[in-house]
Amino acid sequence: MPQFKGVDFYGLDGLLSDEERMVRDTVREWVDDRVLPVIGQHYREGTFPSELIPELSRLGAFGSNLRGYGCAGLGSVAYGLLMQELERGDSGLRSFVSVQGALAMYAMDAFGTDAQKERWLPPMARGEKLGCFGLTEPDFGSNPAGLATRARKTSQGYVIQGNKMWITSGSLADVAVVWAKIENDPGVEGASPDAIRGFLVEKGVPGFSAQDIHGKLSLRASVTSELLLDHCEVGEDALLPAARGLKAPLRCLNQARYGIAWGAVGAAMACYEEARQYAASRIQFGRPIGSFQLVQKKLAEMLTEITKAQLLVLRLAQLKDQGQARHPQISMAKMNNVETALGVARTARDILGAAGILDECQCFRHLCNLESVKTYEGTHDIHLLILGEEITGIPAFA
Ligand code: TGC
Ligand code: FAD
Repeated sequence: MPQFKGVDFYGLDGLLSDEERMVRDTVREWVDDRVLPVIGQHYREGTFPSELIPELSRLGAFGSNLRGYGCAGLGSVAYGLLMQELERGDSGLRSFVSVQGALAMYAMDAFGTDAQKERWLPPMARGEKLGCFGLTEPDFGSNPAGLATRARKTSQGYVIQGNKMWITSGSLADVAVVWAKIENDPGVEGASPDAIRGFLVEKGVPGFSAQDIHGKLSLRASVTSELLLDHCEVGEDALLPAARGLKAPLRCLNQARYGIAWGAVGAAMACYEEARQYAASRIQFGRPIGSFQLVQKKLAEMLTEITKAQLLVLRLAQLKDQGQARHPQISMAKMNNVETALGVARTARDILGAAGILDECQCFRHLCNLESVKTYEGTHDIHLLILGEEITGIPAFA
């Protein structure tokens, strides 16, 4: 397969540092060589490519924008480019890396004790230990403030009771970051979002188990599980002490949503490039279909939307590095870029005609994946409402 050259209509490459280009090109080559040849088969069989975990670790992909503990300490642009290239391979692969780094490792780094960080972050950076992030529940998806999982303080630690649903890497993980409300914390009403705290629950702890969710038509090369916490006893040292209230998991989501905004650009690039090449080679009515005005319009609109999405994340990266990226800005990028990628994937599928429905082409796989990406980490409409609140000052959720 020829090396992917990128989609860069506005010469954004010229704005990158040598290090940023190097990170992008290294991951790009790896995705071409190691992911694209196998991902179709994994998708078909519904398996996660676990064999790639050590290679991802050698690429420095886990917690790559964190500092210390063996993490690569990348800036926001380099980190974003890494996510872009991974998702050019498959959204499931980017999800796996996002959950490990931006959700599980970030939660430990931001809210954990020194002992928790020392214990988990170095092996997680090496990919030897895997993490997951349990916020969503069967009855609380868009509205995590209402979550029903409860932790009861005991003399030795906590007893956790509840279920988490749709958890990426749930059954693969050695440690789950579980969000629960402490029901007997003096001074905090047990059902209030202020009672939400984060716990590190290890695989093998009695009362804790994970069951995979089957029948997915999207993100098939990713493990998605339900976590069951049935009288699950953990020690005092399981609590992430600095995570208090709903704001704590939402801060983790900001990190993951940021990576998704970049990742979606990668999926869109893959679909655009596939459609562009197909339009040049597919002959109908004696001419390449790319010579017809309607097909050219489609390609022109795809390229325009990708370019707008690239500009959005590049500026967002600058704001993030300056510590000025606000969460509604991250919402706009996640929402816009995933919608852009979905539109590009759908149009690519159309340009490929019947061939576009085959799993040997990339666009339908990306299209199916992006339906999940549109929903997780806050649905498209929830991000619209976050922006609506930002604009009007009036929350639509209450
Ligand atoms: P609300 O009253 O708006 O907020 C509570 C407090 O938190 C503050 N806040 C944030 N802080 C940091 N970052 C954010 N993104 C924040 N959003 C809000 C807010 O200012 C407030 O602070 P304070 O000081 O006033 O107390 O809370 P709400 O209950 O009305 O809900 C708001 C809403 C709907 C935006 C939020 O709950 C939400 O984002 N819902 C979507 C849920 C979601 O995204 N779940 C994702 C689960 S993880 C996942 O999907 C992983 S997928 C795998 C992968 O990543 O690849
Ligand atoms: P609901 O909240 O029930 O929403 C259903 C519909 O109602 C949506 O269209 C939504 O936009 C709309 N809606 C809801 N509230 C409003 C409102 N106020 N106004 C207007 N419309 C509204 N979660 C984790 O915690 N960890 C993970 O690792 C994780 N991985 C995931 C992996 C996959 C493949 C998927 C599909 C999901 C994953 N999730 C994970 C869960 C994900 O975050 C939720 O699916 C998402 O937050 C939406 O929740 P829900 O599915 O319960 O939908």
